[in-house]
Amino acid sequence: MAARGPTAAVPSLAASTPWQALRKHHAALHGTTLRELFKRDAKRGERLTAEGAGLYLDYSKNLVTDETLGLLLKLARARGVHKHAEAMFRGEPINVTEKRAVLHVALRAPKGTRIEVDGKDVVPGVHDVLDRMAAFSDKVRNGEWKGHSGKRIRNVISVGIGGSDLGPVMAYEALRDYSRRDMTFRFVSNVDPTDFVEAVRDLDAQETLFVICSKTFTTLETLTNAHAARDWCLQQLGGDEAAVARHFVAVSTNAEEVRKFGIDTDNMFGFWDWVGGRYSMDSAIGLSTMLAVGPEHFHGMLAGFHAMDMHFRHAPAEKNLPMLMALLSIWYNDFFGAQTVAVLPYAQYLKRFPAYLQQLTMESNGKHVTLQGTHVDYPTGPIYWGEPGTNGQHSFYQLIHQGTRLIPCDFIGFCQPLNPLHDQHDLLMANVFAQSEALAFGKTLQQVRAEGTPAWLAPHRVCEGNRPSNTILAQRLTPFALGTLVALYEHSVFVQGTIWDIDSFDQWGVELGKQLAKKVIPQLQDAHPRLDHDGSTNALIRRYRQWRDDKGGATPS
Ligand code: G6Q
Repeated sequence: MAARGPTAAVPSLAASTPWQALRKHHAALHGTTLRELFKRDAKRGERLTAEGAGLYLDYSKNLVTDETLGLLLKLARARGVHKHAEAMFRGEPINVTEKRAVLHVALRAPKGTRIEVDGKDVVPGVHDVLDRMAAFSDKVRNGEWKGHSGKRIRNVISVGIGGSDLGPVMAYEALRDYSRRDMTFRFVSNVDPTDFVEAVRDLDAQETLFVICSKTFTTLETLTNAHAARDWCLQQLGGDEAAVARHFVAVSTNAEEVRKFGIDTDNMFGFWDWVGGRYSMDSAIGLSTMLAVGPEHFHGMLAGFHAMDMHFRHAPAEKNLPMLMALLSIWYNDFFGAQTVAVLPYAQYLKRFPAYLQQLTMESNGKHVTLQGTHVDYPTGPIYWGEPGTNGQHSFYQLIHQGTRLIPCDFIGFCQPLNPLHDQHDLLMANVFAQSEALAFGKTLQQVRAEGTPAWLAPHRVCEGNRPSNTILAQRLTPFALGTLVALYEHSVFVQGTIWDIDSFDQWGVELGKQLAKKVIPQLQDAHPRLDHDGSTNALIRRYRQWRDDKGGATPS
């Protein structure tokens, strides 16, 4: 297959032989149940599993046979997934619409690895920044870095949005057990002033450090919040501009804008245009993570990422976790018409993991044209969503068990608790196993009747089963394990995007969003704006202005 790009001819996916073979096979499989598949093969639950980088994947409860898997793997081969992955690892500009390399894998490459972009090895630069981050984190954590008035830093507020926020928030929550408990870590992203005001309301500016995270350093929300932080700080610290240098650091690729904001570029931690925002939590964007858990644990997390990178690069396709998960996702998305994937971590510390994955997966693969710019004639990226278990079981699981939609689920669990309390961890994990079992095998009418259920009620209590799921187990939620989990999904997204022949690394829709409000802002603020939108938008703006300015109060308090 030719190298990928806007001009290289890639055979149409939907018309390709492996795709057509999968279509036929899907039709032939119609009506086959997981009950039958497990009955036919006593070893299925052990056979359809794979392990890598400390993760165990059980994918036996999926609506697949050996033939399905063979055909899916053939598809991956035909679409040149391995070759394309090698192009990524070599630093080729596979983000074709932005003409950039895609090298988040370089962020966790061990010292001494060589990865070139335009003939220059980027790995030494990565380690320089990591070393500077570590030196700075140590200083803040041991109290050597003082605020303007000489007090040590006890609060860290990371300001950023999207890719410059979701990773750090998720990682902080996930690794809270490893974090400094005598320091406060908060995250401000929304331009809604509430976000900032609530984050600082009980804090002392003398003890507060702001980490302003923005790749471009031009994002409206982040710059607005950064200015609010600056004002808040200066107000509390007597207005001395020199205070900014002790209370603000920046993470960005744009030194010019950082300087304009007033942050000393000595206090700037850089990264590179080959790191996409949603792939940046292991770059300097993770500075707040390092401040929370310390350099050693941060490196532990990077080692986990790297272990999964190596697994993805070298493990055979049929035992390759990201490959298998991606192919299964395509199977449901494109052949069963499933529109979503539920991610269900049974770990309270992973409460922000689904939100993080939403960006990773949906911003990457929410695309409607191929690399050649032609409209796809197959569905691309599914909607990812989820909540930690067991909470979700008491709300939306009902629809997964008995609704009319097929929702493939990823269950994630850990075998050892971080907070052992009586037998509670066993209770938690019993729910993982029980849920995936119930989804797969359900409860038949016969079983319901045998329980003495009256005939009229019986149909309501039947669970059809055949609801597919993956179960991912790790031994313990460590920084290493977190790295492997994130990289697992990163590479799964990559495989899916490669097969769909889309650019998983641009985000033109997000860029559009960044422009849109700019026109409306003055229309909310000018005395007599000319409203030139559609009728609905004009009326909404007028109603907003009316209610905003009506101090009589239209809303009862
Ligand atoms: C990520 C997206 C987007 C981006 C934010 C913040 O892949 O591009 O979520 O991270 O819009 O951008 P800045 O880091 O430039 O402020």
